[in-house]
Amino acid sequence: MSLATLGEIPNLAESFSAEESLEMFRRMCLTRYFEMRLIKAYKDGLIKVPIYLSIGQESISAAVATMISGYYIFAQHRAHSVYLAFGGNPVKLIDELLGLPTGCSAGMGGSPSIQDPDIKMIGHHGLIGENVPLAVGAALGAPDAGVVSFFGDAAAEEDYVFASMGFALTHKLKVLFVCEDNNLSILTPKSDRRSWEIADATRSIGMPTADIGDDPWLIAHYTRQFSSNLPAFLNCRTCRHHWHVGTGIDNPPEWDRFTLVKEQLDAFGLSSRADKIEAETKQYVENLWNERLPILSGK
Ligand SMILES: Cc1ncc(C[n+]2csc(CCOP(=O)(O)OP(=O)(O)O)c2C)c(N)n1
Ligand SMILES: [Mg+2]
Repeated sequence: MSLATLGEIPNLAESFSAEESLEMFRRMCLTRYFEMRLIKAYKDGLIKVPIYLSIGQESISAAVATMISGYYIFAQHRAHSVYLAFGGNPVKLIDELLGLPTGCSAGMGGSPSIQDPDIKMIGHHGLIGENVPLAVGAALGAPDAGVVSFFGDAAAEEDYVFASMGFALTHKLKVLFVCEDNNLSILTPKSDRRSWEIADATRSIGMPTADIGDDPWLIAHYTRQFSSNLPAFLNCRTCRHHWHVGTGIDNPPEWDRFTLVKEQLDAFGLSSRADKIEAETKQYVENLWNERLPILSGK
């Protein structure tokens, strides 16, 4: 069985309004087309920093961000999708990737370290999984605020990650933990790294847990359900399309959630609205990149 369908609930997508479904898709389009334009700029030699692409994984933050708002956001290095899905300013992200002082991290963080107080986002500083204890600390300090923490399946192996999740459960802290489980730590699959699943560990201590594919309706369903009963953990199986860093591709991805979502929207009779959203979003990010890139040559 493909992990793409893990945890599927029959007819779930139909229970969402057209507006909710299309909003999740719009946020997926934002990352997909932002990064496709970024890839072109990178190949044209205009981007001088290492880039960590989210293409293939867009549905996770798109679905979570459509269901919750106002949360503190803690993310790790692969976070363009998180920033854009949660309403980060794409121009500030372009400027960050160009190393400009007008970037969201003043041009000092680049692709892996996206910080922006405007959306209460605290990004990566270099230590994989550090965003999990930091998120828990934030929830301890601000118990009335919601906090969401995105991390990877390799980050889940750092000893301070599970310990922090346990602490959050003990103290009933309002943290939604989200693992973007692409099965890879750089190039090494999980089967070569460990014999356990983090979802089994969180279940064993009584934390509400869902181990599911990256179907945005499924993710939205659990985000909505869990957000009134935090802390909770969503482990989302997903496919990274590009290399760990940079624009290379080794093999075609096992699945492309973006295509699957379009097919689902088509089946709901929403294809013309989805096509319009896709075309407008593509044009929107294209225009932003075309406006910002000439800054490099002083034009
Ligand atoms: C504590 C620590 N160990 C190792 C590294 C080196 N490192 C950088 S990214 C990475 C893999 C991260 O994989 P994952 O958390 O699954 O995220 P993904 O890249 O798959 O999105 C590793 C091991 C690091 N930055 N910090
Ligand atoms: Mg990974």
